Amino acid sequence: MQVGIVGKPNVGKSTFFSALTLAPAQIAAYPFTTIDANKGVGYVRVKCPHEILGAPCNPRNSVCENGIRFVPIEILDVAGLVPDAHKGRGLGNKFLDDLRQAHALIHVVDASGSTDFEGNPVAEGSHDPREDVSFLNKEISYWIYSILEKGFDKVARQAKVAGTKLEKLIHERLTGLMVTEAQILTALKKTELDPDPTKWSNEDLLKLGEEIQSLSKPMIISANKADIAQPPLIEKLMQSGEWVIPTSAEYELALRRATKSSLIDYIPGDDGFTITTSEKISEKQKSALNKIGLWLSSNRTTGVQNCLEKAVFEMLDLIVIYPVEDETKWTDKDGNILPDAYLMQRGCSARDLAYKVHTDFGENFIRAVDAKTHRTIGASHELQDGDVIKIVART
Ligand SMILES: Nc1nc2c(ncn2[C@@H]2O[C@H](COP(=O)(O)OP(=O)(O)OP(=O)(O)O)[C@@H](O)[C@H]2O)c(=O)[nH]1
Ligand SMILES: [Mg+2]
Repeated sequence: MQVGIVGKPNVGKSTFFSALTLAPAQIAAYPFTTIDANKGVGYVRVKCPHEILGAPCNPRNSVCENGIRFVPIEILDVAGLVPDAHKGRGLGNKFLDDLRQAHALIHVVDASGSTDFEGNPVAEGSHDPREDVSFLNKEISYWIYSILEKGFDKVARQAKVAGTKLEKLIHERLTGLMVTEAQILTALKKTELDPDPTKWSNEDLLKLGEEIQSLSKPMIISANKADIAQPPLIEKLMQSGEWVIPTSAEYELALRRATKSSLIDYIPGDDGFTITTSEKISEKQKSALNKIGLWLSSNRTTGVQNCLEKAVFEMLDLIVIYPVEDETKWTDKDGNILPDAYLMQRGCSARDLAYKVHTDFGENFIRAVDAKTHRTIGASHELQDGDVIKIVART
């Protein structure tokens, strides 16, 4: 699973990315600082089931702190996108190909309205951030359209003459784009285009591109720079759509760095922090942290972690599953308790988990055991959030 960070230049995408991953990324107050994509690992929080077992866990692919399991998810930060990128403006939309693997997108918007469409600094509040939301949607739809459009005549004829299912043919065209055949079928139904695809116009294909985009690359809006934005601008953004969260990537990054340097105790997503040391901390750091603390007291959280979690748990509807080898001790073969936590699609089956652990397990699946209830479950049994599962496979 991968979440991509998108937006026009100079809005704070790399700051947001660094805050989530603490991976190095160049950050600067001018457009096109990022050219090559940055890849890193972020984490989403869930309650760790080790408390049910009554023994501390030994996470391998994740982290557990105070009963909270941090489950990994890949994060991608790409170059800024400007209007008409699909016609080659700015850096063009070649780098959009970096987003092929993304299952969801976080669209970082400068909610303070202090950058124009190209990411150049302008007077604060002089740019309406709502316009950024519509142009970015359009650019991504055009990108999908441009992939669909190449050789579509042939696809349309094949569907008409050979009777091959259109969703299957389109799915083949969009290979690697993390689009499912079911999503394409839904998009086809929603657009209500002529049943004969040889009659479709370019506008029809674009309409289909838009539907496929909203289904396969759902987008959450980070109303960023909320620390300097005028509240009415944030309000307007919030009213423009359901998935908008005010964020301060800059503050979140400062808090995570201060935590890493052991200056403060802070759990990502928390509504506050405590200063742990008074010796190492400089006056400058102290006053910066005080400023952030004050801001948090009226805004609750920086919003960065919430954005990722809303994308993962609400928009993508993922659940967390813990595979184990020993169903009574909840351990792997080396005795590690609850070593791995995987994000999986809600509705997934025991066999899906087996495939995720190892292709051989999927292919040679015999049965599975629900380690919480000790019941044997079959290949098609639907897993539930927080399940601890042992897979039994032929060896
Ligand atoms: N006040 C404030 N400034 C921010 C915030 N997030 C980022 N910035 C600043 O915005 C500027 C751009 O940040 P970047 O993270 O480089 O932006 P980007 O979107 O990755 O830019 P490109 O790679 O050029 O597209 C930097 O000066 C950041 O310090 C925020 O939440 N609040
Ligand atoms: Mg950047």
